Amino acid sequence: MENEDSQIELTASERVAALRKTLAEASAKSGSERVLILTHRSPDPDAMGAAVGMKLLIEEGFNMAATIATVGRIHRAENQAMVRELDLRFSDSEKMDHSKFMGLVLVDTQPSFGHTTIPGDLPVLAVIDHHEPPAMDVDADAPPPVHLEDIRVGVGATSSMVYEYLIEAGIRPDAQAAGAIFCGVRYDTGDLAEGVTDLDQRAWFDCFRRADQAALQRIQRPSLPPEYFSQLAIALRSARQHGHMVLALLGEVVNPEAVSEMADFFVRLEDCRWSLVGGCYEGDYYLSLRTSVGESGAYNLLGVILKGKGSFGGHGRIAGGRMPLEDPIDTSLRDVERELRERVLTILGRSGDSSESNEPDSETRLGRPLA
Ligand SMILES: [Mn+2]
Repeated sequence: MENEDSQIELTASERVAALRKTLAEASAKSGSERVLILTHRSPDPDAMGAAVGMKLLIEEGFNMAATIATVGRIHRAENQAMVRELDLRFSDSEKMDHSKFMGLVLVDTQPSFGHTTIPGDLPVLAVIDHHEPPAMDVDADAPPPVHLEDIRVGVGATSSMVYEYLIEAGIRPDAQAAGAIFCGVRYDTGDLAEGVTDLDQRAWFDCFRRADQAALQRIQRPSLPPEYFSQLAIALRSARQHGHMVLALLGEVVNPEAVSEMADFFVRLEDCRWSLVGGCYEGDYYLSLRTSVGESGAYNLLGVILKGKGSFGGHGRIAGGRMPLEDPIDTSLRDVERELRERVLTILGRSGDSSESNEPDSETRLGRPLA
């Protein structure tokens, strides 16, 4: 614990010095000049912004080489547009030779998170993140040791933290890095609406100024594939309003990010304080929870809902989780969704945040359909 406390008190320039030293030592030890930057599966804008900024820092600031690798496809149209418009290049972590790297720098995630795959034999040199560290699970394998940890739960976006490293190292983000960092801060803080520090504000304003604003507009409102609209129709039919919560359990989904996309959509319903959306993709059940502006505690609430099953993460108003389905056939999926619905309604009833009673009859259990 003492170590963690002293980490928090480091100044920005001490953090840059510590990272520089850690990478230099790893380079001397391994004989490699190349760092592998990794983030969580199917990276979101903050993960991509932090990774792009970190690559610039390592290359321009530390005179080393860096490669960004990802796992899993990027499905969401806005995130695909970000990759296209900013011309971002990522390697596929599952198809690359890891042996030429001195080690890993993890951004916007932590080694023990379920949606993060650490290549077996690479040392984890640094972890830069703003998510709640997970509660220690005694049954789980111990996560690999980390040389340098910078975890600041109060910061709105990991991209803002990486921005601070860049500025402190004397590097001004170019249009590409500024655009990526801006998208990260925009996405994770809702354009500075919540969970914001001075640092997030500096990163947002400075990177907005340095980015290509026309590209940012195309990223925010990309054209959408037909599947988006068919998924939306299904979500509208399955969504139910229970007091201040919108609950939509979608069965099989076209892609795992449809779940978070629909959670973002439903939380905009008047008087909605929470939206919870679930869906099954390739044998896993995905859940996304959103709270309205002014609410928080998404991470804690999703933890209670999942009750120790699967893995989850989040911060402020955003949380997501994934649990493997034992037998991903229709009946089992229906059972999972029925059980989830019952549990969520029980939790809502207990917390007194719903108009439902503790034991809703079958009529109220269905909730009010949205469409
Ligand atoms: Mn983030």
